[in-house]
Amino acid sequence: MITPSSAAVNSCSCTKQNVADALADRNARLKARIEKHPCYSEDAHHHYARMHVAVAPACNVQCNYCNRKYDCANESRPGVVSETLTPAEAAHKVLVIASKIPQMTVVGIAGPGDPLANPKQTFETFARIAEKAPDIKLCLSTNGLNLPEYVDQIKELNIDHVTITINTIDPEIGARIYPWIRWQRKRISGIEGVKILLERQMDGLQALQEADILCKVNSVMIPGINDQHLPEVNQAIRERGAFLHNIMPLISAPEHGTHFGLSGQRGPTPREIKEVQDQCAGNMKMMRHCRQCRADAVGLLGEDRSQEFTKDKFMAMSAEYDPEQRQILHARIELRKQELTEEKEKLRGQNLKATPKVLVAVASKGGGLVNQHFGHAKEFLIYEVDGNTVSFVGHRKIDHYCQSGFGEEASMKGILQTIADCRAVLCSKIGACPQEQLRSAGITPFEDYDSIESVARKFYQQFMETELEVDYALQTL
Ligand code: CLF
Ligand code: SF4
Repeated sequence: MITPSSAAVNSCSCTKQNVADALADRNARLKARIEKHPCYSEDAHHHYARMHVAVAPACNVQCNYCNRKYDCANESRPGVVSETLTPAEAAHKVLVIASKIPQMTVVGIAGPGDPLANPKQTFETFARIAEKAPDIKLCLSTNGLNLPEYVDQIKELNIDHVTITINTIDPEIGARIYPWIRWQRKRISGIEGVKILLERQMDGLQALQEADILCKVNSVMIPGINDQHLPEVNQAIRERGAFLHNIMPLISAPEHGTHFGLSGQRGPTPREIKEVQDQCAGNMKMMRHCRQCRADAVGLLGEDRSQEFTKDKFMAMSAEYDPEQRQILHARIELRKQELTEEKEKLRGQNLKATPKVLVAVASKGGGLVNQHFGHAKEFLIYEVDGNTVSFVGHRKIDHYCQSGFGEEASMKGILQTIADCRAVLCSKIGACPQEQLRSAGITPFEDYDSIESVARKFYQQFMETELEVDYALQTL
């Protein structure tokens, strides 16, 4: 018999179940939208590649950290590009790369100017790619000034990922970052222009949320200008539905010819960046694996292959885009990702006691593995490890140690400075000489070839068994 009270209980548990189902369904759909995007998913960035097509030369804003005239093949920062392309050339390049690098799943337009200050080229390029290669995700990165009027077009073209660079929500701070904007055919300087820009950025963000388009916000951290203010930016974007926040360091050197470079404005240290990221991390998902790509970058994040595909080279290559082959490879990658997740779950520590946290530097060519020789690494992935977790905290660029078959002493000096706060380097191989130098600097060289999670844990176990014992012995002397 159903009594009124049991009916109430049943309807209550039914409602709870419905809510749980709806949440699970929403999470599954969200997962499907990001699982092959190397920027939106930290896991994906070990396995999937992105490429940018540089079809957007003009810009409608001047940022004090940008100089689009500067070009160098070794230079990696937004706004920098070797050659701009027409939409037809860009679409051909995408098809060529989709066959040569089948793990490439995302095409972004990120410059060298602002994609929405070049709407004709940008949208024509996306339309051509969507027609020929519908399995590739489309991604757009903008300063936000023109965003509100293009949200409908973005939605129509199924561009599911949009990044807005928002460095501040305070016009006074903005006036120190943006000297002018170009708006309705006029140049508007100072605070008046900044107010328009900031308002348009927030309106654009809100409109993206209403259109159910995933939005990431990039913020350039500029010490002494917006560093203390970034948690406020974080709160404002969270309230307007941003999916991910990417706080990245100002890149600034006199030779770049930017206002900040020439005026001696410094960028933040890795520690300063981590502190602000950690401060904001309780509130929303933070991106920590950004490589501040060039506007013509190609490959896995951290591995730029743009020089293999310069215009003269890719125009001579045929587009052998094969969706079935790509699908087979992606299914294999998904299987591998699943294995790594299961392994991670198995390895997860059961240590209820707090254990010391240490940083380790990892040499990896991708795949979520420790699989690179120390001397070949051009960057280290930095992980924080304790008895329970292995968490990715960032990456640090270095000059690789092994040059023309020999160890480069100047590089070693820089490497030791860059990873001075790390307790170990995890790599697949390392020579006797750099081993010695690392040890003298208090950094353990740790050779292995396995998943990052598993090698980090093996190192940590050894660290707890040996190094802490040594520390203890020293303390009791
Ligand atoms: Fe390119 Fe940007 Fe799309 Fe990624 S990059 S347009 S979201 S496909 Fe990625 Fe490069 Fe960082 Fe950008 S690592 S700079 S966040
Ligand atoms: Fe450079 Fe982008 Fe700023 Fe334009 S919006 S000046 S391209 S960094």
